[in-house]
Amino acid sequence: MLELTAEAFKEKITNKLKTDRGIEIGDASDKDIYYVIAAIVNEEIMPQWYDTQKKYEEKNNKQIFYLSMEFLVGNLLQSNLLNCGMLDVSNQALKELGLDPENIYAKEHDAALGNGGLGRLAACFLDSLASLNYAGHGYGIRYRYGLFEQRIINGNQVELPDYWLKNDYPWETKKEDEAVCIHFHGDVHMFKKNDGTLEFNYENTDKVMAIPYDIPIIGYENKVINTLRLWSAEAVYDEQETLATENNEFYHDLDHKHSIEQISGFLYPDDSNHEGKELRLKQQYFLVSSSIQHIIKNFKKNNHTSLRRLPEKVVIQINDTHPSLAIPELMRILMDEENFSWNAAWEVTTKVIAYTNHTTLSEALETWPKGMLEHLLPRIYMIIDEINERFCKGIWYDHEALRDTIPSLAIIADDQVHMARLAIVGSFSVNGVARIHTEILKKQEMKHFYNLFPDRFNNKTNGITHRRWLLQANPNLASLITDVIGPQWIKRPKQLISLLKYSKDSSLLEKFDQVKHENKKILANHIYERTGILVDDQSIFDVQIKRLHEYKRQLLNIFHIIYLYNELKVNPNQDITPRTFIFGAKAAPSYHLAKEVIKLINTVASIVNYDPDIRGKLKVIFLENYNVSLAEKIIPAADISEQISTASKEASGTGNMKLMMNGALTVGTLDGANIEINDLVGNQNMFIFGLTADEVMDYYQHGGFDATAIYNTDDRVKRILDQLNQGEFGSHDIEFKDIYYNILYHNDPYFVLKDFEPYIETHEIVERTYRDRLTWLNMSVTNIAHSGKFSSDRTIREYATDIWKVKQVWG
Ligand code: H53
Repeated sequence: MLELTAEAFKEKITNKLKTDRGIEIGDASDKDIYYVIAAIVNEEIMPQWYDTQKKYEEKNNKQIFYLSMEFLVGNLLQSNLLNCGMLDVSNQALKELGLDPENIYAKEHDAALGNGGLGRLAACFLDSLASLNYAGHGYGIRYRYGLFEQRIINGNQVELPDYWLKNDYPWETKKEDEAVCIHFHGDVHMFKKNDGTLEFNYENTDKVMAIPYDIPIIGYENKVINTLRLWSAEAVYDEQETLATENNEFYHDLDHKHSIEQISGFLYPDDSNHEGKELRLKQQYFLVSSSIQHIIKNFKKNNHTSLRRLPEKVVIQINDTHPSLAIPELMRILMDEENFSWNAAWEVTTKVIAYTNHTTLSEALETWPKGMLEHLLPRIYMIIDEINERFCKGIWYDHEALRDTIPSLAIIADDQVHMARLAIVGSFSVNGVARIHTEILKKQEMKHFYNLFPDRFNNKTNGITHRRWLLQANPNLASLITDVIGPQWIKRPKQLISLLKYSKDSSLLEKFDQVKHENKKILANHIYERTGILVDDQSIFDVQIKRLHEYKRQLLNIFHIIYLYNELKVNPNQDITPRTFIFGAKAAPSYHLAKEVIKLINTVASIVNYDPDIRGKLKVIFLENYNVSLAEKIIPAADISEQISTASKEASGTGNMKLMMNGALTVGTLDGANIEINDLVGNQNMFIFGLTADEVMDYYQHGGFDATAIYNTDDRVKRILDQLNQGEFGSHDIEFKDIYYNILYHNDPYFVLKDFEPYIETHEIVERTYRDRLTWLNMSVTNIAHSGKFSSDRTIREYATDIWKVKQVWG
């Protein structure tokens, strides 16, 4: 397909329009064209998909199954075209047809089956697995509604349902034949068999069908097509039987059917926050049970040997604790369906399951009320109970020194089932997602577990696919890089380091400057189209795009903006470099303070953007409905990447990597992967400020710092807080009191005031540096040069070598 010419591609488009949609090109809408290009891709890859699966079967190597409640896939047409080598030809053909490729690709509705970092990481991992030729597949849920669509109305976030399947989704194939049945509730009966062992039967369970929909995951120019399998819940529904029943029962059945379909109804919109809803627990078991049943079926089909050898052929990576019921579910199947003893089942399970931890935030750590779990999944609960018994007894007898710690290690404690504890006990690997995060797990949050199982803990610093986030999202920069260092970096992103040789070449730096400026113009246009606001493409584009959370401290950013505004009001002639502050952020619908911050940003924007005293020196833009597609537009145009979490709170971050790879300079705390970026580029190439993780943790241990003292001594801070409290930014005077109270009466739990001064000072340095064009560009190129380390290809290789022990399938 690589040889396909634009002429031939155009012909394919026109032919397919006729055969698939019955129309001529002149009558085709952008959406028609979108569908036929997707069909062209599918036609190309379907045989490769089949061949890949056949090869995997023949080779019968160990396979990786990545279980995740979230896959933030985003749009696929462009990346599919890119990976199967047709993007250039498609772009050219569309242009020759007088069409704008961007508009055509934009017709795809983002698959927003994830909230933020964790879900997008899963999607990047799938891209790297296929591109590096590993037999690795994803298992998730085909939510009928993805993450809500965000509208900003009067400055407030309003949530609308994201019915992404409204139109046909061209990438999925329903595999009805491979449906499996999941059981909830019911009674468990225990029998003693003749040989003295126990047998468990279940009765009166509620049955749910899990129907798989497969999405191809296309490797980059290697003809490898892996699978993302998404499960959809359907009722076990026998039409004949239902029709024969009385009317009442018929409606009762419909109701029942509806409640079952709810299991894959919607994605819970909480990022880094655990909401203990029963439906969410149902979703988790639904994912886990359907996936494991399928994995075992497949193993049996390809291996005529005992399931004791499962660990030779299968590794299951669980993305956070959300799929940690995989542990008791695998135990259940091995014992109750395959007649394994407890010990034999445990031996297999703990060699198959590996767990990734993504957070130490207490509000994100999952626990389920034991009564809820027992009622919904009685047999699974029994197994967890026994895992817990055996584990606690093991500590009591074998680790006398740890006896006192049992209450903090027990899987079931205080009537709650602690999922992270289950995940650690039942897996062979526990990894954090950046060096500092793993160290905090080992030394603090999970130190007793670390003492028990030191070999289990390891770090795998996150990564991002450079194919989507540089090659596809920033084609101008990608081609400039290729002009300078050749195309090898595309397959070996570490080779971006060759750019360092040129990082002082001023004529080349000019070219990088031009590319960034072009991208800024494109984004400025986009902002104008979406908001009607004109932004100055010569201003500094200062970007903070991520979920809205107190620990991510969008509040610190907006305090800085208010401070600049106040200064300019006092002295409108101040000579500052114009700035455009760009935000994108969704807040969980029930997260009141986060929504207040969105309102504050929008309110400040509505004042600053229209104040004649400011004379366009400051602009504040909140782009609504931040999602993957929007990120692809913003990131190439960013000058500054705001990564300003309270140190110790952001496990890794991945936006920091995407922005750095596109030449933005980081203003950041020493948190998450910022630290590893800093290791590579050095203090001279990023703007580090604020408390360190040790300092933050020290404050927490000693009751925090005195926020009121800062309020009383720093006039800038006092002014801002008083403005919030006195309603200067509100339509009435109670508007932002909650933010005010949270800072002064809850003692500023995320250290916004404490880090305010260093943040302001750092931004002054940013401004001075920005004026020194060559220095800035040199810093920017240095960042791009070092960003290869943060390709998810590196991360996936590390998982493959250290955890999964798998090799690339073919050379
Ligand atoms: O996971 C990212 C990290 C990021 C972390 C995030 C995350 C979620 O998106 C959701 C739940 C959770 O526990 C953690 O906050 O720091 O980069 C991928 O590892």
